Amino acid sequence: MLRLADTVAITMHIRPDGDSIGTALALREALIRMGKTVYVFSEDIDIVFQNNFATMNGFSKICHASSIQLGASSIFFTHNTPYTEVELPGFDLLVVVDAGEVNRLGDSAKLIEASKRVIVFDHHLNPSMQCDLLVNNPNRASCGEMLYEFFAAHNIEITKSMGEAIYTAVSSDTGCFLFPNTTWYTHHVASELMKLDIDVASINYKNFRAYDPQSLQGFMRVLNEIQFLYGGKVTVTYLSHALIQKYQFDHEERHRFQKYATDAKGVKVSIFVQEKEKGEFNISLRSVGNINVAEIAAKFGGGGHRNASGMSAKGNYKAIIADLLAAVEEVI
Ligand SMILES: [Mn+2]
Repeated sequence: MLRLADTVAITMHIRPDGDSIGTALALREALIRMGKTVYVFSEDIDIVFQNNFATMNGFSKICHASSIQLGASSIFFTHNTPYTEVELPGFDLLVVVDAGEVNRLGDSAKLIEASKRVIVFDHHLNPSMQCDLLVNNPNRASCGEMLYEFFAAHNIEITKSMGEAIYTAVSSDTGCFLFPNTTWYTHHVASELMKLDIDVASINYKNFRAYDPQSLQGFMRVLNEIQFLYGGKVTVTYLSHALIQKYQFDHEERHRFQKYATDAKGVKVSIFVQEKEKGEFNISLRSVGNINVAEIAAKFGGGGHRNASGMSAKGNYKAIIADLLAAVEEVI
């Protein structure tokens, strides 16, 4: 299906992470090297344009999903810049990476109608999206691993820049090889990619360690408010819209709060709530060991992995947290 397509769109889940962006950009480069015209789309482009990913090849060509206008010719925008004009529906093929549900695509879902065929390339459990071809391996910790495996099986050369993107994907979804989803295969892929002489120390520093010293005051504010419940087995961390605005926390910094809340000894489940706007929240759940937070997120219309999942919620904060804690209480 890939070989037959001349024009390919690639997209990923909302609030994209290193796995989705790295996988999309490595695939983009491979397809361009095969002579295809390729566009990568993302909702939440601001997250994409944070510095962590700025060095990846093709990064500046990622288009706003909001610039897709069906039934007309569309001008796709990269980060604030008009990029190119395309007649829609205009793609032979859409490849959705790192997402298996239509509601995880945001505005990118319009690409389904704009494309003749759809491939879903995902490592989440039980993707439900309608497609012409499903490539799914929930035993792989990242889509980056799946893409490496695909390239290796088809003798597709991995350039240094593709290697950097795949390595970013692999290290992102394993929390820098610390999460329990890390397998021998994860290390195998990382080891093979390191033969391309990529600067893994710099990639991991940017993704997992670097922070803006001006954010420290804000870190202290948020960390101070981590609540330990159920004898320290559950944490709830709340990040208000006002705090996000005041300290301009980026995506990675926000995730670091959850890391602290999860890494405290004795914690089994951590709940991290970000207020998007009044009455609208993004909630991410992390668990330790066998506790399955994907099942909990699914009860509230979300999804994800056993130890890392997420959901959106609207309404009264206290009521939402009470419902969520009731579900968490059953499994701890
Ligand atoms: Mn992933």
